[in-house]
Amino acid sequence: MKLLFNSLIFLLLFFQLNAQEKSATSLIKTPKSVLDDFMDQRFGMFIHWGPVTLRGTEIGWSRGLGVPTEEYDNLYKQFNPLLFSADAWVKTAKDAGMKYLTITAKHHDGFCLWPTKFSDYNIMSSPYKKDILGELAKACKKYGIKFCVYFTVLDWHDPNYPIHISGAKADPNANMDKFVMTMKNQLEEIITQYDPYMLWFDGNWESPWTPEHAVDVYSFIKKLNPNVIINNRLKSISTNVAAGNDHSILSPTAIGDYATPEQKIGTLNMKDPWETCMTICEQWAWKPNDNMKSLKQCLQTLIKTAGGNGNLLFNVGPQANGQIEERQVKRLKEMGDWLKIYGESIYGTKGGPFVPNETYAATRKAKKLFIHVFERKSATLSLPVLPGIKVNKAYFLKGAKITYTQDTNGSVTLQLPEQLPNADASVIVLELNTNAGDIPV
Ligand code: H79
Repeated sequence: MKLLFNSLIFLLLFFQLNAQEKSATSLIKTPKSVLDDFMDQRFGMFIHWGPVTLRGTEIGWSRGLGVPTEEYDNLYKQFNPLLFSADAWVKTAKDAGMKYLTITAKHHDGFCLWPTKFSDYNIMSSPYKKDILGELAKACKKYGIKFCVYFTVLDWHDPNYPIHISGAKADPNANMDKFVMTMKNQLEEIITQYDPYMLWFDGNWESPWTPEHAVDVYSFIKKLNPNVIINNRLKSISTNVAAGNDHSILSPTAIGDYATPEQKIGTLNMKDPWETCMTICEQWAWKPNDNMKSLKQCLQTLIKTAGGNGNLLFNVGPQANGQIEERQVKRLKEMGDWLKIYGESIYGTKGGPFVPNETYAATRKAKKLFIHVFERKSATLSLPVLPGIKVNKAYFLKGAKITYTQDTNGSVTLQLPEQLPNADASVIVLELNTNAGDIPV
């Protein structure tokens, strides 16, 4: 009897899993060519902004913590960023060598930076009354930057979303069907009015949001535009927590295109697309006197990300007056200056074949292997074996020749000059007798 019961349970589970697999394969996939193009961009600007910048606390977790809920929810009445200039922000991204830009259209607090018809809690209710998304989309077009939109699932403001304060119990009067309808209406507005290249979802970890909701929203977006790229934070079809909520890896049942390690560099992965999101300071939204990363840290973050075959979405939090802090603009420009000289080793390359480490990170393209050296630890740099591959030439990118030896098993040793040509990251080119992309990882 027990055996029969167990078999029945097994069969039920089997059919349920099968149904889940089926819905995974029946989703409209983003074309591979679109994703390949996305991964060639390598460097984008993340922007976290909203009324909370008036307090200088974190957008994702200061409501009811650093700022009393009542006060937080009324900040929009004073939000008047008169010095906002979409042109200035996008030019900052362009000068940094960034190729795309992702703006928080709606963060967890529910405030919308565009004049949506489906919620009054939007920029038109603030004294500012200008369409932030519209102006940014237009400026992005002008500068040739791809315009992307961050949109979180959870919503502390909409009464139809059941959890009104982080960690609180679900409200029985909420209505997820109505909430998802609003969400789809807003996404339709965003897609039809601003034509985003990519949608960056977040906040999918609370229990009211299910894989079924995610499939519904994903399919809705893809019917409007099958080419919109979608990150892996809508949900995974599997309800398995480990597979569904670890954003840093791409679950085989993910409803989305790429993995999103947060505040950490992803690991080398030649198979699944990924994008690390990381802050230039420590907070996502603006914080007065926040600790800013040094140029060396910024460049190493970008280079180790590219070396792991990923993209970097580097975050700035503009101030409540509408300006990005001058010191951040300057730091980003310094990154752009480096990229102007060495960008050939970043854009359109693949990561690997070596795992990035504290001394160097490698990228590759055609017959070139680029070794980015962060530090001169000794007079020579020995690289892991390149099996059956011959190095024909070695030199600093835009610089002098390098003396090297290669032994019979393919191991290369480079002679480093006493002073590396670039104090933050020097790029060594190894010209190979074969395509660098064929080297196994
Ligand atoms: O938009 C940015 C964040 O606001 C958002 N994702 C990025 C892209 C995000 N929202 N929530 N989380 C990330 C995870 C929150 C983790 C927390 Fe905590 C654990 C919040 C409170 C406890 C870590 C520890 C942060 C504060 C204390």
